[in-house]
Amino acid sequence: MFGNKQEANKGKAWKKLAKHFRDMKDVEMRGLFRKDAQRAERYNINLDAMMLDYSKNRITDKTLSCLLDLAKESKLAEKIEAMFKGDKINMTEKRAVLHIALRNRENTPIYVDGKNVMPEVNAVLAKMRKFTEDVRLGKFVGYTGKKLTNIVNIGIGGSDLGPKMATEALRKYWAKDIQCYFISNIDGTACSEVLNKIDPECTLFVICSKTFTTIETLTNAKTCRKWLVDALGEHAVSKHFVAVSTNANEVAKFGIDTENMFEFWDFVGGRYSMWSAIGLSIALAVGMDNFEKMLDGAHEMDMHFKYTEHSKNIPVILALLSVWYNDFYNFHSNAVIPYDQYLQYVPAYLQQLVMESNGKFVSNDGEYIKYPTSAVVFGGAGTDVQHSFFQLMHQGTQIIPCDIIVPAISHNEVGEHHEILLANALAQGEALMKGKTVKEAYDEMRRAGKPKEDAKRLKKYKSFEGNRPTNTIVFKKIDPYALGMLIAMYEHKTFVEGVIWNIDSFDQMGVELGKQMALSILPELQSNASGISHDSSTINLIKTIKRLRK
Ligand code: G6Q
Repeated sequence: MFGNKQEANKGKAWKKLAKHFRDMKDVEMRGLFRKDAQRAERYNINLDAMMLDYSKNRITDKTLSCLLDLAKESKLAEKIEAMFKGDKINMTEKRAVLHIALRNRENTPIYVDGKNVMPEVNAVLAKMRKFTEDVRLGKFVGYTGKKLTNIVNIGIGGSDLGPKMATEALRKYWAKDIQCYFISNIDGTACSEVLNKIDPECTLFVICSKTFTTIETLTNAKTCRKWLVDALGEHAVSKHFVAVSTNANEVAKFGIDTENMFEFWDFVGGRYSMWSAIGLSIALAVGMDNFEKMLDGAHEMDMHFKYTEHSKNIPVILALLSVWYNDFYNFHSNAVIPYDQYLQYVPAYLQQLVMESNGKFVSNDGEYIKYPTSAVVFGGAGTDVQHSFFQLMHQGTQIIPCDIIVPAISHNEVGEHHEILLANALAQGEALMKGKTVKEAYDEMRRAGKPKEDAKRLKKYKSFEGNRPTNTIVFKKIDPYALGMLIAMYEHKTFVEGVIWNIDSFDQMGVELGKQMALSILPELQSNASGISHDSSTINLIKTIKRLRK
C-alpha cells in the first residue's frame, strides 16, 4: 500500500526532502561530528531544567531547513493556533481538542461553541483539591470511620495508562500511608489480585470512564462494588466509590451519587486526560499541590510549543525527525528508554498516545494514505532493556531511532548507582552513533591478546554498523513539574506528526471492530447460541475453548 509511493500526494517540500534524502541516505554521523566541532552545541535545545540533544541524528542544516519547510507547507503554525483556540480540530468527531485548557495556568479564556471552558476546568480542580485534601487528612473517611488509604483506580486505556504511569513516576511523592492500585484488564485476575490485598474499610475506588459504558471498567467496578457491599453493606457505597466521567446519567445508573462524581468534557480525549479529574488517583497519592506542579510543567511546555519558532521548538523538532526517519528512511519503529525506574510505565503510556493517535490510514481529506504514518513505539527502563532487546538495536538489520530519557539526579542516590546508570545511558547513545568498524573490532581483539585466527573469525560478529540515531532528553530530576513537561512534550510531538501526515490524531475508530465482534462471540461462548457467521478458524477456536471449559 505504501511502498515507494510516498511522494504521490505530497507537496513541494516533501518532494524536496525526498531529493535531499538521496544525498543523505549513506551519510554517517561519525563524519558529521568529525567535520563540525560545534554540532552538539547547535543541535540542542534547553528549556528550563531540561535539555534535548538531537545532534546524534542523520541530519544537516539542509535537512532541518527542508523539514521546517515541510512544517510550513503543512500549515503547522495555523494548526497549532487552531488547537489552542479551541477549534474543532478533531474532524471526524467534530470536537475541540483542549487538553491544554486543563493546564492553562494563566487562566486566559478558551472558548468552545462561544463558551469559556476555564470556569468549569477551575471548578473541577477546586473540587479535586477539596476532596483529595479531605481524604488525605482523614476528614472524608470510609463507612466505618477508618481513613481511606487504599486508592483503587478502575479504568482502561486513557482512563488507566496516564494515572498509572504518573502515579508510578511520582512514587517518591506519595503520602506515607497511601497505597495505589490499578485495575484495568477484564481478566478477573486483575481484580482478584488487588482485592486479595486490601481491606474494604480503608479502600476508595475511583471509577474512571469518560463514557461510563466501557465493558471492562463497568464489569470490574461491579465486581468491586459487590465485594464492598458483601463486606460493609449497601450504605457503604457512597463512602467508598467516586466516579470520573463525562456521563452523569450512566454514573447515577451505576449507583454512584453524582455528588461524588468529578466531571470532564468531550474536548478532552481519553489518552490526553490525565490532567483532568482522570488524574484524581495521582492527586490522592501525591497531593493536589504536586498535581498542580505537574500541570505547571505541562503548561510551560505548552507555551514553549505555542510561541517558540519551529527551529527551536522541542516537540516540533522531535516530530520532524520522526517523520524524516519514518517516511524517508523507512525506519518504522521508535524505542523510548527512560533511565529511571520510576518512569517504567512511560513507554506503555506512549504506545497508546502515539499509536492510537497516529495509527491511521485515511487522511483528513478522506483519501487513503500512501505514506507511512505512526511508527511502532516500544521501550522499557534502562539499564534493564540493554540486557534484552538492545542486541537488535545495535546489530539488527532494522534501524530503530531511540529516545533516551535521563534525570541528572536520582530520587535515590545510593552509592554509585546513579553514576553507573548515567554512564550507561550516555554510552548507549554514543555506541549506537559511532558503532565499531570491522578493523576496530579486529585491532581491539589483537590488543587484548586474542590469536590472529580467532580475531579474524570474530571481527565481523564483534563489529557495529553504528549510525543509529538517538535523541537524549536530560532533566535535572523527575519531579512533578518535569513529568508534566515530558508528557506534554510527547503530546505535542504526536500532534505535529499528525499535522504533517494530514490525519486526525484525536479519534480512535480502529479500536471498534474487535469490540463489536467480541459482543457477538460472547453469547456463543456462554451458550449454544450462534451469532454472526465466522471464519472456520474462529468457529474452531470457539468449539475448542468450550470443550476445554466443560
Ligand atoms: C483513548 C481512548 C481509549 C479510552 C478507553 C476507555 O484516547 O479513547 O483508550 O480511554 O477506551 O474509555 P472510557 O474512559 O470511556 O471508559
